[in-house]
Amino acid sequence: MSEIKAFAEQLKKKIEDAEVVGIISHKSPDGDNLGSLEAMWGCLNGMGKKVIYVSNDDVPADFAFLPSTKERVDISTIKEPLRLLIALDSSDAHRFGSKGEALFEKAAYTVNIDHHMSNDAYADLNCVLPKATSTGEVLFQVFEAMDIELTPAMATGLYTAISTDTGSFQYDSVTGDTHRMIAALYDAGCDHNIVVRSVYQSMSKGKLALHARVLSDLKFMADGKVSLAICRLEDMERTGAPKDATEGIVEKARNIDGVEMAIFLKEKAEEVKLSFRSKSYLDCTEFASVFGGGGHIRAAGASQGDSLENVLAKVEALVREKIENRDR
Ligand SMILES: [Mn+2]
Repeated sequence: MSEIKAFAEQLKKKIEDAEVVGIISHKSPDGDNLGSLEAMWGCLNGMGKKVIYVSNDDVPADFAFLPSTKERVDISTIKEPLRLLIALDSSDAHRFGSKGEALFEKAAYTVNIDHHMSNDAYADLNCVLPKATSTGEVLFQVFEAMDIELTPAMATGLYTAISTDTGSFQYDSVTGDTHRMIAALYDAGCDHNIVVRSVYQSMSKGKLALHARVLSDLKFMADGKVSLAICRLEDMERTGAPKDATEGIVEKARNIDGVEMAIFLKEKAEEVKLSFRSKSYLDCTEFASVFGGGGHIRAAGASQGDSLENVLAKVEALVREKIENRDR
């Protein structure tokens, strides 16, 4: 029996035996996380279960179109340990935040469905496929193995997940199977237009102002092979942009002729967040791991509890060491 089939059978049995099923997002939830949760929400409802959708952070405006996001309950209102709790697109239990992690540890039985290479199989039942583009792609295969029929809403959730985690099907991880799954999502009635409008064509004016400000100060290193974008606390304040408005800046910095890798530094009150994106030969995880982070070859991230100036100096030294010296 295939790994997915065995997992799917166990999961189906656990769900059938449960009256109430919890699902939990991670901190700073993204499209793969919220889209996969939308699909799981629909699956559990279709199986006649009461679902508790645990909220441990705000939903970015781009993803508020997913109907299940309106059903989220604040984590502080959940007093009893959950019998069954399912996590999606979360590489480890710290991703749930401290309250979420405590809730996860107290749950009687936990499930982890994911695609991060660094996932350490932290739940009682785990399905991790590191080659998959997205958790949406993993979940599609799990549903197929469970014999679950996709509703249009579930298909829209999975489309959101796969589309956002592949950079609209641009990443190397995309395969023929990815597109065959997308074809099946169209057949199941996914609303592709609402995803495009909400996720790709709804930039707020505050976000646009922030992107313009940060990109106007873009720096280049290593003969233009590396671009470096920096968002300081005052950039956020001056533009009044929402906290997730930096999303998309690093991709714009990468999408420049001659650039192989873009690095984005976001100054926060007590730390600096780093994002890396590459096009074809630099491995982003190699850079992110220097700062204790991780991710995928073409997209990785990290955070440092240090000043922007110190992190910037480290980044510049790293680029010199790994690229400028190597290319000589
Ligand atoms: Mn993902």
